[in-house]
Parts: sequence; structure tokens; C-alpha cells
Amino acid sequence: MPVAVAVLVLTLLITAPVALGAVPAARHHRPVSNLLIDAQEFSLWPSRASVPAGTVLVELWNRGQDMHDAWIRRLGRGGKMVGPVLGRTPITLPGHISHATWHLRAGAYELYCSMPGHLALGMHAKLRVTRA
Ligand SMILES: [Cu+2]
Repeated sequence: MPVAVAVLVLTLLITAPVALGAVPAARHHRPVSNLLIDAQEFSLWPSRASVPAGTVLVELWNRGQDMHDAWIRRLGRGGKMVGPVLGRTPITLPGHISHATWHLRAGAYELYCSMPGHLALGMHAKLRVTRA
């Protein structure tokens, strides 16, 4: 019996620091999420309606025949875009995928294509960023 207790204590001593260290480290990591945006004439379809606040790795897949991009701005109380552009992808040629890294805080956002006339033709979508 004393041997079993000794083994148990030894096991706890060996594993406890690792277990204790893992939890705070995980808490300090800001979430990184992926967002695929499907673009074509004339719509933008994000792969998810919401992402956690933090870093968002964006892929814009242009499945259309025109050039497209994706910009993002906050939505104000009236449902209109307010403030500066907080993220953008490069202008993307038909059939290509472009990448961008955005850093977003919690709130309501609108994604849209900045090519002339495309927003009015329907290339926009809402994105909610939740508290991490
Ligand atoms: Cu467009």
C-alpha cells in the first residue's frame, strides 16, 4: 500500500505542473478563426454567421467572372455601416483565392465588395463577432 501511495504522489508531482501550466496558457491565447467568403455575381456568402473576437484568417474565393474583394466595417444601430474599413482582402481575379488576416472586436459587421456598384447589386453580408 505505501508503494501505491508513493506512486500516486509521484504521478501527481510529475503531471500537476504540466496540467497547471496548460490551463493559463490556453486562457491567454486569443482565438484564431477561419472565415471562407464565397464571392460571385452578385453575392458574398461567408462560411459562418459569427466568429469569436480576435484574429480571423479570411479566404476570399472568387467563383464569379468579375474581380471581387471583401471589405468589412461596423454596423451602427440603424443597420448602416459606420466608421473606417477594418479589414480588406486583395482584389481577387475570377477563379482565384486571396487571403487576409483581420483583427476584430465584438460587434455587428457588414462584409461587402468594394468594386464599383457591387455593394448595391447585393454583394454584402452580415457578420457577428462574439466576445471571445
Ligand atoms: Cu464584387
